[in-house]
Amino acid sequence: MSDYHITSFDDYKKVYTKSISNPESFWETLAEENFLWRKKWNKVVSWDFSKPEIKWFEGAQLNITENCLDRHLEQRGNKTALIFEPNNPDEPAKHISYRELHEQVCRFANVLKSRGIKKGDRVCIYVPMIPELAVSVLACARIGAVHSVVFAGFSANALAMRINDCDCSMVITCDGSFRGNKTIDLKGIVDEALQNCPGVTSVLVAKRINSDIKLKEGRDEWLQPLLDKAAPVCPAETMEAEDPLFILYTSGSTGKPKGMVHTTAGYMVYTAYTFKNVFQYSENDVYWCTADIGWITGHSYIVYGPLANGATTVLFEGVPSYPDFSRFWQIVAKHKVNQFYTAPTAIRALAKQGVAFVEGHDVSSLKVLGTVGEPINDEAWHWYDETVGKKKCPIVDTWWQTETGGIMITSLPGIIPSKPTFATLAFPGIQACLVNEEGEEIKGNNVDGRLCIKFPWPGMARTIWGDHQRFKDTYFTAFNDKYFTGDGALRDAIGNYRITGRVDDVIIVSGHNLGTAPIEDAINEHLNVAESAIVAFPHDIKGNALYGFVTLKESAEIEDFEAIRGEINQLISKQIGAIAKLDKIQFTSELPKTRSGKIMRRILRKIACGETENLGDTSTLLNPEVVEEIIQQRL
Ligand code: 7RM
Repeated sequence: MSDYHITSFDDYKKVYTKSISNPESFWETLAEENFLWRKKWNKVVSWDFSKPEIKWFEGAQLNITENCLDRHLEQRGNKTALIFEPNNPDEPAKHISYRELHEQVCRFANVLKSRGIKKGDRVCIYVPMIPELAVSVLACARIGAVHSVVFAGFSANALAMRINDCDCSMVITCDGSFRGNKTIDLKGIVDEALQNCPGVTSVLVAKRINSDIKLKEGRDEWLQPLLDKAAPVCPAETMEAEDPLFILYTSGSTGKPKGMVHTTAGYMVYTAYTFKNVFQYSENDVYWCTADIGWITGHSYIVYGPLANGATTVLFEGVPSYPDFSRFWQIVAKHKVNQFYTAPTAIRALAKQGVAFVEGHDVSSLKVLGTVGEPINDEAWHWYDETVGKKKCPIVDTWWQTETGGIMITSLPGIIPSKPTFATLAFPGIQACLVNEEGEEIKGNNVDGRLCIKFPWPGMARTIWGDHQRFKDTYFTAFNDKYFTGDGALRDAIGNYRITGRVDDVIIVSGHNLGTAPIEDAINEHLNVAESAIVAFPHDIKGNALYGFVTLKESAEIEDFEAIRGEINQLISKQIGAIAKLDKIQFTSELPKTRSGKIMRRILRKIACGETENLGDTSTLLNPEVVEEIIQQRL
């Protein structure tokens, strides 16, 4: 074996031990043997969490696009780098080879330069899931411009805030986008946003839907003619290891979104290394992550991680429900996908529709299934395992964050056994621990607490753009000398981690920090339940009581809702204890979610507490209409 490719549980144990006992030499060897450097580092890592200041591979020089593209040309020039699967299944897929992708990135980089973009400038990318999105990300990296991708489902206000916060001078966008049976006027949204963004002087517009849009004289240009004229070669800019690679905004429950800053060398090493092992990618595999590149999952595991490994990665423009709920499985069959990575929200949405949409599609190419974004409940886990994986595909439940850059706690297919609802063990280099409210580490097994990381890892964010103090306050102040994740977790008898949810959402029942996940898990066991969210609300006698919001499956034909309420509480009593029974159970058509599919419990908590007027920041809410419904039907 090499440390770069872990192939057995024994390997994992050896590599993990080495990565903890001597992190410097561990990461040094990995970096040296598996990447292309223009100049080697002087120091592998230097860190001070009290400032916080974290530096990896200081003194090294490189360009990440040479690692993702140029170095593959000789061996893999004709290998498919990107498979583009359009929203409309009748439109042919596109296979883009490493050589073609390299040329497209070079042309695009030359266009950026011709419009005055240089190293260190911030460029906002507001493009749907089409090849131009990946190409524009890489073109920025080619010349050292810092990309800030904004998910192309965000509103004009959300876009303007993100453009202004990091002073982007350029926006790359599209005439419009296809999403299911809808088209979205992206350029119109950009125009509206730019009324409040005086710093933007240049807008490049890709053509996708051929809509009749207006270009603003002196500011907007069609992209394609510029690409056609640009030279097909562009030397890669020399980047320092700690030069920023990108900014990506992530929102918490309070305050404005945080522009997480990721730097070049550490992020590259970490995403490439985790990709290889978590998905056990081998040379001829086809890998598909269904996330949008507008989220960290897309940055790390559609673009950088796969391309750094010379992989074939699928880029899907559409949604799981169009033309019907079998779309994912049609795509798996069509491209013979080997590794499939999605979110619990998608799995639950598909499971809600029943098994018929999976049956009849040849998904036998699948080898590994992955999930990310939320705790996956037991029901959804087994549905994924049985209906999609036919019990033959290991499931990797990968826990990580925008802030961590890459996967942190996960099983490894065929190597670290999976356990339903558990992310399982820390990846090499990751010193995970649990701490109590006083900040003391909780040792031993069968314990729960707040999840922290004790030592830096190469992929971690280095700051929040323009607000280093907030970076320190949010992640490094609560617990001395540790990175605080904001999540609660428990460790089972053999050291497996289960993430129980955000600590802000945590529910304390008789002094036990149960987290939202285990209670919801019990509810979701009910045959008719598709998904659920629970929150606490004040209670005269008990102090706090539990309020459950429950969505039922499509197939459920319910006459007696009271009976279901009773059955749900029985399940909770059985799994957790009578103490965790719900006082109120409201059935809703959907749960409020963020645009990346996470349940927004914060909003449900306010509704349960009767604060229906001021729900806080709802700009990242996917389905505002359901909030109205839930308020109307509040119990
Ligand atoms: C990659 C991503 C981060 C938060 C994180 C958790 C939750 C993510 C899992 C999970 C349980 C998982 N980045 N989370 N993965 N919870 N099991 N496998 O999602 O910045 O958007 O969100 O998501 O609460 O802190 S993120």
